[in-house]
Amino acid sequence: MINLVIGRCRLSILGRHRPPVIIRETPDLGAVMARVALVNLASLEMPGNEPIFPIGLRCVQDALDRAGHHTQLIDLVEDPQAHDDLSWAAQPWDVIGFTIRNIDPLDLACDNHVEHYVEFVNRVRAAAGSRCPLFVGGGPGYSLFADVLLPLLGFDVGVVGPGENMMLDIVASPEAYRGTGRNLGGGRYGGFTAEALRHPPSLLAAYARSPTAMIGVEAKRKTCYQGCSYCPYAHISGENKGELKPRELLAEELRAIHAAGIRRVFFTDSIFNSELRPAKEVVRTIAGLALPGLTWCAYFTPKPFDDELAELLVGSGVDYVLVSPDSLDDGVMRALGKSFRSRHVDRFVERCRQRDLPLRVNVVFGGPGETRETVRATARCADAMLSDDELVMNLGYRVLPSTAMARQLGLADSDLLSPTFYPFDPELFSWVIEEVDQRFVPTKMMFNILAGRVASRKMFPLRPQPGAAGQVMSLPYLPLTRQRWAT
Ligand code: B12
Ligand code: SF4
Repeated sequence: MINLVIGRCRLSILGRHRPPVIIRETPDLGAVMARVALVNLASLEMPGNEPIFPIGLRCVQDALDRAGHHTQLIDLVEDPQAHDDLSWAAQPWDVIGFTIRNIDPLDLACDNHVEHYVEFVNRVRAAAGSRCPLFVGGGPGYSLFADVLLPLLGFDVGVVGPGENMMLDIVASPEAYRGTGRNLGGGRYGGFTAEALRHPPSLLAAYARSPTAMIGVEAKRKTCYQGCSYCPYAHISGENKGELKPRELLAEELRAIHAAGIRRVFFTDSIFNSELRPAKEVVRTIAGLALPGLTWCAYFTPKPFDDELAELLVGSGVDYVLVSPDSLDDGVMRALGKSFRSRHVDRFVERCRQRDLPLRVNVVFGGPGETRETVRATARCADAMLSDDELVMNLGYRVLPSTAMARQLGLADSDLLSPTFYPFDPELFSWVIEEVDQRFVPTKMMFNILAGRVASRKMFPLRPQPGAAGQVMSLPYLPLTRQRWAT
């Protein structure tokens, strides 16, 4: 490992694909104030995209505001005219930051969003003209494909992982980053536990207009190290060992959200109950607030989950208790790297059932080792355990960079930018329709399955790079991709 000291920052270069981690050693007292526009690319109109409140970009904006910088968040839900009228881009910005949340909706039948991002960023660049503000990329989708997206979008610099600290460094001396073409690692941000994140009323109001308005709230920042083979969360959330938002700050955020008219909250933690004690504290906080009509949801795991947590959930406003075992066949669960088995899901369902807690169980057919028999095992288990609206089904595993699945398949990140799916038997669609009880397949779900089947037939088989020792060599099918992305 090479350590460089640049200004007040120490850059640790860990390797070609590992972005340097910056550790802030002193606060930026007396730094020059910058003018920064922050653009929510997830608010673009794109097939398959339903914009949600830009919580990640708001975190970055909040950090910059607190440091005294002048910022403006451009969100096309709040200000739809900003799409065609790019006069905002011509203002004298020092930096324009772009957030990329989703690359695509992870769905066999859906398109990629990237061409829309390229087109819009190019228009912004043209509108900014000769002023040439520094262009910076960030966000969860960006973090996944940073090395591919940076040149594609022509960013000067990008941030992988939490963006606050690195963005503070970038805006403090934009010229030091101009044209560097590098992606830098985000790091821990002290403000997360020190300050409540209060959103601007106009932005909240814009998102509150939707009858299904739901806002993300971070109860903790903690990387999930469970290592499910398809999951990129550890890469996206970076070196976060587990910081909890203090209860009083969380309560303040929830009160403000409720006052703005939003009634649905999603706790954005990778796994809400990865540790039971803090999860119970959050549930007690929500219940204690007793905000009329406020409901909430989060990603739960069946293990750890105990009677006390189940009891606390009752009457807390939880919309439903959401778990993603992804399969209910123990062999497939093992191949996916799940840390629990179908018996744990069974016990978890039982605990919820005893207390009439609403449930949602996500499964995705088409993972490693999926056969007609494993589809049948999942279908039977679901049938025995779940009522009609409790099973949520998807088909096809989107292969994402920095995952065990991508490594097994020996595919380059650039191959994965276009929607790419783990190899599956083309009969998978028929197996699901034939094996899963019809009560779990409402008309909309049937259309999704059929659309996925049609889409998969138009996709291209993708060969691993020559010499790749990936497990794909021993699989009967090849991964499927929507298109080859020219970089
Ligand atoms: C919670 C969550 C949800 C919730 C969101 C609830 C809500 N109302 O917010 C629900 C369940 C609804 C959801 C739905 C979906 N999600 Co989701 N979700 C997440 C999750 C777990 C956390 C996201 C989050 O809010 N984090 C907290 C915020 C504060 O962090 P952040 O956004 O990353 O922002 C930080 C940094 O990225 C950075 N940053 C952000 N912007 C910028 C900008 C600049 C300039 C800089 C420098 C830095 C920077 O700084 C921020 C602060 O530290 C992530 C996985 C993960 N671990 O990140 C997936 C994730 C973002 N989701 C993903 C996807 C695809 C989806 C869906 C399309 C799935 C589907 N088919 O329905 C939908 C789309 C929703 C939508 N309409 O956009 C993908 C996106 C990447 C991809 N593969 O394309 C992820 C990464 C998961 C995955 N499987 O890969 N999701
Ligand atoms: S438990 Fe969830 S967040 Fe953790 S690695 Fe598995 S899928 Fe990802």
